[in-house]
Amino acid sequence: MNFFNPKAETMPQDELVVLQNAKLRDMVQYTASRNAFFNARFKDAGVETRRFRGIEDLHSLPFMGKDDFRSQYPLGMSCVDKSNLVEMHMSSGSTGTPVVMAYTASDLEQWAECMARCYVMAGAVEGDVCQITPGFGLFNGGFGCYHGARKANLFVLPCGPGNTLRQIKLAKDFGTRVITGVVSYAIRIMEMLDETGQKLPDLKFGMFGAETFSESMRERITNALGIDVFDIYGMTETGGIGTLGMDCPAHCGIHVWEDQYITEIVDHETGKVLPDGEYGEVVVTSLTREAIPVIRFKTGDLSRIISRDKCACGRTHVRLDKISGRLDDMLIISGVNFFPSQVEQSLMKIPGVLPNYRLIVEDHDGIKHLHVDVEAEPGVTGFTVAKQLKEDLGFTPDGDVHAPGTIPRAEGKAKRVFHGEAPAIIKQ
Ligand code: DLL
Repeated sequence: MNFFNPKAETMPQDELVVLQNAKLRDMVQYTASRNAFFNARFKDAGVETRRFRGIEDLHSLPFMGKDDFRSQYPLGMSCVDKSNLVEMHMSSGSTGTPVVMAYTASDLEQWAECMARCYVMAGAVEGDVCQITPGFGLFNGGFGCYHGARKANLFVLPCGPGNTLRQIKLAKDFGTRVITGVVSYAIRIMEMLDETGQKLPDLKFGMFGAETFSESMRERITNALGIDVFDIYGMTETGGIGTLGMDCPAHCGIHVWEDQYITEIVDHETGKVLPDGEYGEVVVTSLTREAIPVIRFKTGDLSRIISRDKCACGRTHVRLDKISGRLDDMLIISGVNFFPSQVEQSLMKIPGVLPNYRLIVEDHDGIKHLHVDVEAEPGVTGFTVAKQLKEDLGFTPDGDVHAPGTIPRAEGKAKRVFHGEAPAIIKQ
């Protein structure tokens, strides 16, 4: 069994709960006493922080969301003096004002610890060559992979995204064993290997995330690259990639680092906490972050708790199902509610269909229509695609099957859904 921090990762659930209780109490006091925003929030919700008992009172704490990060831009939620900050990352999303996460030295340690656990859980050992393909910059992906890889004593190739042919050459020349990236970059590498007839014999594991990751997409990547593929989760607001964990080699859910975060699943509308097994919005409370902690942060991601039992891998931390989508990405077409990941899951079942697709939501006189563009090998017809989508989604969208390499790609996270206009298909 591979553990970076065996004590923390295999801590019995009852001990984890005791630890969470103590840390949660401290965190509530800490944020209320250090920052006016948190203090006002607790007061408005009628929370008497001095009397706060711990997990049993968690439900009494108010939720926070992305809008709070935006309204407090840049450092309104920071609980430390600016002179204690050492790094920041930022995500801009589609709505303008960015979400900022700032780090103290101890926050960077915490991030590195979470990421190092992920590397070792995947099977990385000291000295392994680790190729990092998410961007190094404001996006948290590149630096998070870097901090964790250093902590796990890996040999880092800090490539960032793009220039895929060069990445393949580096992977071959240096013997890359572990690669990290956004899901669509894994697809890009697969395509390029296929086009150029190359293989990466040393590559053993891939840690991918940041985007929808259907099970069939994971299988495709696993088979094409001949590696074990892991689903890594995290976000700017919780401290970045890997902070919320990853699945283990048993691939039966994402282990959320429970000594660092409390995860709840709530009904998006009512805020009511849902029982294990039911799908709802993922809500996260950080227990150890110093500069900008989150308390009951509504992530906008949809998932469910699969199990709290000890996993076959020996880890005791709660297991979260893969993220089925973002609540704000949910589409309602012909009266059917669904997430883009369900379309992906359906498309990937069709032999010959390639992993590059996009959904265009068109408005026809106030009625929403879905148009699906997908790349496929010769021989796949629109009819086959329509039949599969009808079977899985319950309605038939319009659609076109395109030649490989003709749907424009984004650098970084893929944009799968367009409302109205979408970039033109590339002519061959
Ligand atoms: O995407 C962090 C990250 C980078 C994770 C690289 C994994 C790999 P943000 O840009 O703040 O941070 O976006 C966070 O991305 O709320 C989810 O909607 C989505 N997301 C992250 N990981 C996954 C995943 C990074 N494994 C938002 N599966 C989150 C599905 C994911 N969606």
